[in-house]
Amino acid sequence: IQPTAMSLQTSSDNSFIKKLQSSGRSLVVFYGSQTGTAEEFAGRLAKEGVRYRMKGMVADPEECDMEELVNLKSIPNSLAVFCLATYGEGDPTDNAMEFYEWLQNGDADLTGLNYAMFGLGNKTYEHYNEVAIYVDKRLEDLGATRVFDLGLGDDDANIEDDFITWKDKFWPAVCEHFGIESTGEDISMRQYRLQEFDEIPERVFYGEMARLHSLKNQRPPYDAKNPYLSKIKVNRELHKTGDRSCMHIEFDIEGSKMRYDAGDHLAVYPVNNSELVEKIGKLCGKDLNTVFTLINTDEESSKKHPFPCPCTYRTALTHYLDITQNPRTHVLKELSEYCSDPVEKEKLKLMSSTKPEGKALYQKWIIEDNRNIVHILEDMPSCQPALDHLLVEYTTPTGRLNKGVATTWLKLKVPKDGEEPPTVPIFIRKSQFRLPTKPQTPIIMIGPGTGLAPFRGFIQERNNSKEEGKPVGDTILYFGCRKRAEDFIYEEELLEYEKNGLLKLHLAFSRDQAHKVYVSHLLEKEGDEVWKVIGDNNGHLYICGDAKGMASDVRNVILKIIQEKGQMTEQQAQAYLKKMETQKRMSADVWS
Ligand code: 2AM
Repeated sequence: IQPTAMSLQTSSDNSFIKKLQSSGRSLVVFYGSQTGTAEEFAGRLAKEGVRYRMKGMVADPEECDMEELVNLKSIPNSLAVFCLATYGEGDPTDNAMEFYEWLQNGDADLTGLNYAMFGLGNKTYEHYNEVAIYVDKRLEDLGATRVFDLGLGDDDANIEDDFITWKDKFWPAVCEHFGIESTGEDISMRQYRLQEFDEIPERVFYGEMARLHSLKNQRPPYDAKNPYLSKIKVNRELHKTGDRSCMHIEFDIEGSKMRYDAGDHLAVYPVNNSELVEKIGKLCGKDLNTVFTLINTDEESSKKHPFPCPCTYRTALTHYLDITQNPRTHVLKELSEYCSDPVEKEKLKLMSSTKPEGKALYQKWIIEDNRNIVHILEDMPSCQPALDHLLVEYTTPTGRLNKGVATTWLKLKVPKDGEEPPTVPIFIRKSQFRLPTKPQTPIIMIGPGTGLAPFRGFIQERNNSKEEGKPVGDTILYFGCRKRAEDFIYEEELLEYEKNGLLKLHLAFSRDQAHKVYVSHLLEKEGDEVWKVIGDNNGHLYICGDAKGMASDVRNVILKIIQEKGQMTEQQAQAYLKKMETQKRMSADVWS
């Protein structure tokens, strides 16, 4: 059997207590991470522990026997820290799901367990940081001791800032709790050892996520670690005029044995712009064809490499790293070490500090001016980092999806007559967003802009049922865009569904007249119709699109309708909507 990166990266031993004991550690940092930010934060906390005589270890709850938390107190002065992200409708990340359910359903006695919690969320979502808030409270209820106040990070503002501000107070509180003094040492935060190869080794990764050659020798089942190379059948622009773009792309999954249900998400692994990649090589003075590997110096860690290794520098920069994001402050701190010009050095140091002027400069020079790593290296010519160092600091383990990267890259993937269609690595993420099982059940879909996406699938499904002669209930769509002649996407087909009697359409064109018209305004006028569906006929309601303005405005209108038409108090209306959510009669798929 050929060894795979996955099997190298997982360990069969789930006892984190044994690992802590055998390596003389007392700090364990668990993460609930989907895109890698929580994992990165956890890594930073675990590494910093040494400074406070608390050797730390990062742990993935999915790979640990979490019931052992009951016994962590057997290690003197031990501490469990949690960095937990909240997703979607207040859900934990996939890797924290089992732990979350264990906490919810169990009644373990956690007396003597010392813990602290940092949550990662986004304020534009209704369920802001619910997972961290719940787990923090639940651990206390089960008898554990909170060593420092719950920290909450808001990804809509500046989550890096929230984290370092929390961390700055967290460590003194830990020292006080355990009666320890900081060693004051500035420890090396590097966790991976570099090995370069003179000759190309037998096993080299070329962009696979786990199994070697998995992109060439495709084998189901396909998932995030084993994406399917899907042919692109159609790639066209949906906007009729204007300089904005919205793409319609059809992926061929026939024969892949993947299951896609209307409402599911399709994930794409994009590839970084090659010019940007080559620039980094030049700026760091490195031959990008060199094959290298990065090996975790911590032998206890379940993660041997930060990404599939060995590979060339070019592969790492092209497939495994997000080189377009704004670097976080710890990256700037590491970069400052490589500046020969004292002015540039100081500037980087200042930005990575928690001083108010440093934070302000970071906000301006990095976030607002939107500098990525290439911009920084170009604007600070004296900074010449070792490329391998940069790679480690820049890792985004599960590949954060950067909108700009993906769309720019997908734009080029256009099938041409007489040529093999372009292919793209994809996988499917299951969603909670589902049509009612019975087609008779009436539905209201609210999806302005690209929020229309899942509803196009819903409408197609209901149309199928209709054509099969099944009775189909009211199918009502609220769609909004700027101008009818510009970004009314799928106009012809929506109007056709309306004509054949399947679809009831409510259209809000916000910029076709002097005053704004939004879907929320239309809903306000249609209180009777809304209540008929969700109140009288047990129908379903769906919201998809922008989380910030639209989703919360729509929610408020719906609450008002429930209150008025259902003759309820505000509290009763809130409870009614909550109940609709638990019954899966009301779902939202929103983003910011
Ligand atoms: P605007 O850009 O003209 O303000 C899709 O993005 C459509 O949603 C656009 O027509 C946009 O209008 C509109 N939109 C913006 N904010 C909204 C809100 N709070 N509620 C509903 N629609 C909104």
